[in-house]
Amino acid sequence: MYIFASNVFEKMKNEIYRSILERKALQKKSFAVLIDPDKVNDENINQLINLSADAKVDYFFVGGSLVVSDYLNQCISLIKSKTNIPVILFPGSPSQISKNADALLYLSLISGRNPELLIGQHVISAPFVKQSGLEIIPTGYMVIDGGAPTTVSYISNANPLPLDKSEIAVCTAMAGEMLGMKLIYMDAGSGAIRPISEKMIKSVSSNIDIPLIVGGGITTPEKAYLNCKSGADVIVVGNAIEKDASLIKEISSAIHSVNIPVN
Ligand code: 1GP
Repeated sequence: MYIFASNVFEKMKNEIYRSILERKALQKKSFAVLIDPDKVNDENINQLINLSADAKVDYFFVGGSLVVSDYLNQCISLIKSKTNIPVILFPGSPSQISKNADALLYLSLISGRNPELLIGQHVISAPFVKQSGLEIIPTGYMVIDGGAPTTVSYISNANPLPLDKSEIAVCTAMAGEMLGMKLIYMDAGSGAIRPISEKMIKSVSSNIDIPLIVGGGITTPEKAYLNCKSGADVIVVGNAIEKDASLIKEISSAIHSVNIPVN
């Protein structure tokens, strides 16, 4: 039996989600750099943090489908000690919770039919998540077929949504929004061969009011730009940056250039 002190509820915050909503209202596109704690160390994370701060990255997402190292807490503390960029957990499992972060994407895999990832793991971890005091952002997570089996599709044991079935994506996102999700995250999976099409992004974004996050297989500033033009509010890039950190600046400029109204 878990009993919560009232200050646990008081600690629940809304700042990060409010910032995402405000940016959307102002038609400002956001860039989230994804950091997988398994793929960074004290040396390269400093470079990523510095480049991200210089490039005015909007958010850090931290997490991975499979985090096998114990670097999560340390990695977040390091980010927090060096920059004010908000850190949002993007957990592949309930074990990837750190009180050092600012918020948690509370993911329900609404594109799949695996009850464990729709609600099962949430039930088991609910007391722990609530006690963390983190800002919790309920997120409808949709995995789209990226042309290759990715870690997320294997681990989730759920079929990804077919990449050419925009109508299914639209209905899934609409259902997520009506169920009360605060964000929709469409993900082709880390290192996807085919990132999500602009057609699908356009269809989904024009049918929901909540912010839309898009990630998976985005490797160029051009693709990030086109995704934003199609209606994505937040672009997430991980893999490409791990290979070439100089892309942070280029992709950030491309995404933020969408903010400038063309006369
Ligand atoms: C994966 O959306 C993220 O869950 C980012 O994908 O690593 O391919 O950029 P990439």
